[in-house]
Amino acid sequence: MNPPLNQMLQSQIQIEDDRTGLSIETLRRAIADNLFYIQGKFPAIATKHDYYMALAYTVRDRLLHRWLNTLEVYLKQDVKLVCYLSAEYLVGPHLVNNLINLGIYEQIRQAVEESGLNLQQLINTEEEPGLGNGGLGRLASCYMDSLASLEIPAIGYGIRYEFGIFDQEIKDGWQVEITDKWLQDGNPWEIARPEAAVSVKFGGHTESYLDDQGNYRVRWLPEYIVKGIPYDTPILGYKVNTANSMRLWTSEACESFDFQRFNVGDYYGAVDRKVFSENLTKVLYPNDEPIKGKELRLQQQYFFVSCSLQDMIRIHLNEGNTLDNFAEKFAVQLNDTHPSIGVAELMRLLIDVHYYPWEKAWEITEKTFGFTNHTLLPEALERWPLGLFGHLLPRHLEIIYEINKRFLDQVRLKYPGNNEKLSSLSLIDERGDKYVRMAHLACVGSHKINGVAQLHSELLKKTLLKDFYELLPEKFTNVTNGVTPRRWMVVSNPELSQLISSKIGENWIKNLDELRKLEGFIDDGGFRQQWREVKRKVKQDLAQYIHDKLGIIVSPDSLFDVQVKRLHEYKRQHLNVLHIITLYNRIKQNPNLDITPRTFIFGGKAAPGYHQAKLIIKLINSVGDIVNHDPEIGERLKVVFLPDYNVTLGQRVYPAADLSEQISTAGKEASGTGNMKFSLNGALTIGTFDGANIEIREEVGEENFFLFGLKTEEIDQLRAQGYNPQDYYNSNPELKAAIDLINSGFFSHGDGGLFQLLINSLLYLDHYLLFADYQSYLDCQERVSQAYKDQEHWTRMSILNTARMGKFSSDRSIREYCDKIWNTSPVPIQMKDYVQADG
Ligand code: GL9
Repeated sequence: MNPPLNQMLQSQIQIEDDRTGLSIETLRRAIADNLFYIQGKFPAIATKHDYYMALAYTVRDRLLHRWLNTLEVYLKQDVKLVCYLSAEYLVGPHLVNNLINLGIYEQIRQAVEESGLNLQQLINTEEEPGLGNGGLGRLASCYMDSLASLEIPAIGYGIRYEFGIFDQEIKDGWQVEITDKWLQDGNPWEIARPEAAVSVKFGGHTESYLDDQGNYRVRWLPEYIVKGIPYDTPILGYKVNTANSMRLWTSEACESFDFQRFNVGDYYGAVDRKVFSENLTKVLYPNDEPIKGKELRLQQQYFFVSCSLQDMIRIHLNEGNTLDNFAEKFAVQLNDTHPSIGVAELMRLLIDVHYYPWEKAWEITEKTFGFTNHTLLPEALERWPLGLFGHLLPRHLEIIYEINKRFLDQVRLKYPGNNEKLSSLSLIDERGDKYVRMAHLACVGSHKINGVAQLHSELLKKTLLKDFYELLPEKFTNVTNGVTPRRWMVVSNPELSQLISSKIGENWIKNLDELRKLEGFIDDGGFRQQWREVKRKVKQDLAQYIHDKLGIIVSPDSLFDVQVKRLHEYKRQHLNVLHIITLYNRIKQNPNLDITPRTFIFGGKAAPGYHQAKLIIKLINSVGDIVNHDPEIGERLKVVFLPDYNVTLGQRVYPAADLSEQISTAGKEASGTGNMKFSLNGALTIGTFDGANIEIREEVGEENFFLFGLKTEEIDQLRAQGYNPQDYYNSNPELKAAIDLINSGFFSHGDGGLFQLLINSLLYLDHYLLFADYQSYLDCQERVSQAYKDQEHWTRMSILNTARMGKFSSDRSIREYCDKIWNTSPVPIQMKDYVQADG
């Protein structure tokens, strides 16, 4: 290895080249340099993590030109910016994604190897930022990837949680939560921008005054102020020069304010305030838990939204604009209701800070915002108790009252004398304790409202937002979710990607519809053989991982039947378990039964306070313990619960699946996105008529999709008749046997009470209609088992699933957002060499 210091002295040019050069030798030297100068280590004492950091900085150096070029073009050309406001992002590991998007994977692999290291090992040491709970946060990151790849100017605004989603361990079958310390070892991908800090006010009161011209004005005298510091992470497009930013805000104490509030000498008081301020962005809230009393959550939401809107206004004014054309230059998307306070905040900034008249401010606000709803589940509807809200954001409450007054005047005109309409549409829920309805604020303050799959958007119009739809039908639209083929195919399944590219070239990576060309190879037995070999190889890799992690031996020749997603009763992981127990019972009754061997693989986190979901995890592990160790079962059934399911683990799992479980109660899963990742990687789906499953089935063809279960209308009918789960239990011997076996304590060392809560909720309520769908699910699973026996036919179906997934690229989703909602178009980035040109 060259002595780095000598090298530095050699020539100026050499140093520049070390930061941008792509020859293997330059890359190797750059890694050695970064290990020395950034990590402060020499090889003998360097850890794997040190090498990871040295490599990460080497890659970061090579993307900075794109990033700065992009920023400069956006500023100089005063482009329209898409601002995605999301309380959650699940970015996944950066390193390998950046290597792929920069197109330098192979060079780096060689340079790393010449340094005596293994790239895969370094990639595996990266701790992913878990700044989201699940699908909604991951979708935001897929969209950031597509925005950059399509060269759309965009910023993803969010919160830099110090502790993201908890790490999950499984102890004695139970979920145990461990704090996630993703920032502990440093984050090489972000750059702090303290010079762009902003202040955010909280609490206090408002007062009115007359300005010099005699205009009525309001000012907000807060109780305290918190500083927001932005941290920027580059988001590279795939093989384009565009690198957008994800700008995440961290809260800090506002020093000047401390000195004002706390007398000299009250040192501890001042430190207290510092701790208090820094608490704001400490931890991500888990979803699936009632949130309405949690003031800190509202603080977080307001904090990041206010920071972001202030940031946009600063950028806009710096470019010499007035705010008159703000909506022509910023399209702000509300990712669910979490950032919906933005509607009131933009109004406040326009009226109180920039002195716009109400009508003009409202016109700008409504044109600026778009609102995406991501769920129909009533428990996810954000409503803030009026008292709490007014205490924290007194000025916003006044503004919301005024928005509401004007809005309800409009409603009155359309429905004279209809008080029911007024009460159901009002931004304030006054039926009992009073609440601010955030979804209503988002609806009136946005020019477009969309659901995330066709069925979901239809149900929105028929149920949750029915009255809004009747009043403002032109606002409603649909954008079906999508996933990025870069991360979910090229990064996670290089083997299949290479096979595909060897047949149809590489254009599919940017234009996923081109996967259709694979249909031309469907009759090629050699190709089908290669397809199977790839699947077999990635299954073998996952089997090895399972063995290493859990000590369970599974056969890559068995059918890998996979359900990975958050644990929730509506997602019905326990229906899957009832199938497993039924198969178990059949084998016990008939030990020679010839069944298709299956490996059932589960993964997912339960919200820490969601007991029923945690009990389902315990049930899966308990059933696994018995089934996996029963010699009579042998290799026919294996049950695996993979701990700590996250993006990184998803990248291992999706490619290895044969069967994708998408078995939510119809009408409950707004879209799903895992369903798309599985199909893209050639898994077949067993699924209900729900969310994007419907559109996936439409695309891949009904003969290549295993559909079962009741449809939404059938469920409505059944409920109207009076659904009684006991009827199913009493009349279906296999269902009864499965339930009774759990109840007997067979899976819980004789403790018949352990799963009582779960079983009783099925027997007496069964909100999610597991019993009603049980037989249909079992029959469908039998069709799956039969189909799997014909490997040639299965392979054809698998290829067709991949070939027909073009629609589910997030590139398609983003194009639709651009056309239907944002009114924005690509801005290609020309490269300019800063080091050469500017010195
Ligand atoms: C969700 C829906 O439940 C999913 O069906 C949908 O695919 C995603 C993205 O649109 O949004 N809404 C929601 O609150 N979550 C979703 O996954 N939950 C989490 O992110 C945990």
